[in-house]
Amino acid sequence: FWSKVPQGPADPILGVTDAFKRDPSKSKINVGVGAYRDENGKPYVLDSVRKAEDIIHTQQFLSLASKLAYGADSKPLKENRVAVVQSISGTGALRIGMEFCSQFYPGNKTLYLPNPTWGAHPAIADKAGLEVKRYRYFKKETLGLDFDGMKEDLTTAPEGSIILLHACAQNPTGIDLTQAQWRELSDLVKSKRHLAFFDMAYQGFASGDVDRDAFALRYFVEQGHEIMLCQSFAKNLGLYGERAGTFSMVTASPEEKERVLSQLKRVIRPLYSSPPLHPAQLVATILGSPALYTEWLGEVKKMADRIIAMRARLYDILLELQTPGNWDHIKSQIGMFSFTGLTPEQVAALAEYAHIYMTTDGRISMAGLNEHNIRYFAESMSKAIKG
Ligand code: PLP
Ligand code: TYF
Repeated sequence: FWSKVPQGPADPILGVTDAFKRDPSKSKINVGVGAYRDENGKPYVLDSVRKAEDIIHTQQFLSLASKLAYGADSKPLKENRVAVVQSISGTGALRIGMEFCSQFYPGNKTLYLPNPTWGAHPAIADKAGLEVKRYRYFKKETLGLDFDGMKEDLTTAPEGSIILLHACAQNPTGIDLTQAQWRELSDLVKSKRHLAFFDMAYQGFASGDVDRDAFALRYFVEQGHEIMLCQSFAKNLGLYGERAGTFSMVTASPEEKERVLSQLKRVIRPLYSSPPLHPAQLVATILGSPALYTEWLGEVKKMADRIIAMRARLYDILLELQTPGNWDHIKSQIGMFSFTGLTPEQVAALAEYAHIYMTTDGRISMAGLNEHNIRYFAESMSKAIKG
């Protein structure tokens, strides 16, 4: 088609710049092109434009992060009644949410934490001025969930208490509610008018599927709970040092959302004034680019699958070594952690004799195991148990 198209002449203005670039002289000056340059001859990015870019990135980040958690077709998101702010990862989100409750929650300002829970939860609640109580979660005898104990404690808790729930991949136990249990819990929380306060630090790490891991959160929202949510990108994006996260809450109306948002900003102001831009840009770029988003989903699945494979390997070797006890929980537990059931003495022995380190509660991070070290780990664990 185009073989007869002739070569066009160089642009007379841009040609001036080409000539300028080719000139090696130190005293050269380019006054050929009408583009603004500052006092130092550098292109000028207007501050107002930079600020606008910052706003765009932050807004994209908040919007994309909430869609990831709540789901793209979440009703309250569509109805513009979710108040969301950027937090300093999950820890910062917890602090914002708890401070907000401490100031504004009209119900019982007591935070019920699962027993056991992530070690920082009580300290953050305490700093925020909330009273802390516990609800039963882990059953020693079965190394499983104490669902009856949990329900009983949340039923006897004063009406309108704040209940912290790990959205998935509970830390430290690795034990989650089944979907049927979440449904039952939703009814209980509703009938007691409790406030469900979700901590979602491991979306994607439980099943490898970010939507499936958001089941509990989304189900509660569907059921009309005005939940709170702490979202961290430290684990599922491997952004430990960037401190990317959000705090959000479902409100009753867009107008209520605006009022709540104005107060969330007042909580943030004396803490860190405004959030860092780089983590928001990173996360928004990944969640907002179809190719990167797909690639990321694949990587989340890869991380989760590797952990699941390590569970199976550990289980198999423990059985092969005829380790006394039942080890089903190693395979059935979920997410980053496994609550092995090792006693503090066995944990100490593993450190002393095998150079294997874990928290004294017997929790292991499954991600620390790999094909190279799993046999040594399992053999040492088996030895420690046999005594
Ligand atoms: N919540 C739970 C249950 C966690 O395990 C963690 C961290 O490991 C966090 C919140 C907060 O993590 P970060 O502040 O690094 O996002
Ligand atoms: O429970 C744990 O082991 C993690 C620890 O950037 C942790 O919560 C906390 C923050 C972080 C990395 C690991």
